[in-house]
Amino acid sequence: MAVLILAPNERPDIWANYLKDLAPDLDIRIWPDTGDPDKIIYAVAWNPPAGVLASLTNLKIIFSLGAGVDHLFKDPNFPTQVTVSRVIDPYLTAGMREYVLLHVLKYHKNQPELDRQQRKHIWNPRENERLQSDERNIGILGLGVLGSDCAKFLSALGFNVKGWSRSLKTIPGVTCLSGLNGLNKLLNSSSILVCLLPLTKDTEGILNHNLFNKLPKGAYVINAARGNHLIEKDLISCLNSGQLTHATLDVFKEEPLPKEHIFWDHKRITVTPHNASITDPRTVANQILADIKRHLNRKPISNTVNIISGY
Ligand code: NDP
Ligand code: OXD
Repeated sequence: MAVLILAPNERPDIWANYLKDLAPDLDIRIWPDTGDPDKIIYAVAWNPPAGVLASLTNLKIIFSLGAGVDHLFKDPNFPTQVTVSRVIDPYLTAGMREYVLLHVLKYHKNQPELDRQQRKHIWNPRENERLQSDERNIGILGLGVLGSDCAKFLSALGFNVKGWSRSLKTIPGVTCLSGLNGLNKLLNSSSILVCLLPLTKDTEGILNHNLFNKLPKGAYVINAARGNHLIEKDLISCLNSGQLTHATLDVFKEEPLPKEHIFWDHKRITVTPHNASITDPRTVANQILADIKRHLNRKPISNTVNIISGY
């Protein structure tokens, strides 16, 4: 029985070392040094090259190295009979909370405009225009592990928070919505919109012209989910027209964001390098090993993904 680390651009040696330290007897291999593929029962994967998972004929579980699993399902030969487990981890949740709070507060306090004023040596406190937190409406797309946590913390800061999910949720202090009417209700009132949806066939391209035009004029958008949620040209046209004031983007269609991409130098876009929250091997390596142990003892493993819904 062996574990294959299949994460070519993610320093697989680090994951191998963490796993080895915790379980010295485990046979751990790093792709492409797979050895006998029939021995591989578990894969620890991030953005695996297409076709490799399907070539592991005895594979039983794929551990996604992130909360998102779209990187697995984009492989046309993805082996659908294999169980997929994803990351749910307090450090990952805390990292996303900090990222979302940072950028929401930046917008709430008008920081991008203050930065522009500093560059022009303009002293303009604009106190009268500043909203109190209970006058600010924030919309969160996705009320899963990450979205619901952000919603709770924003609500605790006093913001009016609405959240949208596929099934209707109950979260104290948060107006929970679902369906198309629910989405429209959220959009009509949200001057700051945060996307924390998984990337699926239903959510791809959801951040488009039509959606942006339903937001109040001058709204802000934070996309920390996936680059393919966003129609890039629609964002640019809505920023240029003033329908949107500013966008924070952590994720992109192509990563790393190409050097010549228009987003880098756009005055109204903040780019971060897909580091809103990063999986921490210190906790997640333990979780993977605990699940391997459970699987070997024929017990159910944690954080499994529904392959049909795609998240
Ligand atoms: P979850 O699966 O816990 O939550 C997903 C949420 O989205 C759920 O509330 C779900 O609804 C909702 N949803 C899914 N499809 C739809 C739909 N068609 N319409 C409405 N709502 C929908 O995911 P997480 O919160 O753990 O993570 C969210 C995403 O964040 C990840 O998939 C990943 O892409 C991204 N991410 C980005 C990181 C970064 O560093 N930038 C780090 C970690 C994650 P329901 O509850 O009804 O199922
Ligand atoms: C994730 C990510 O899905 O890092 O965890 O994007």
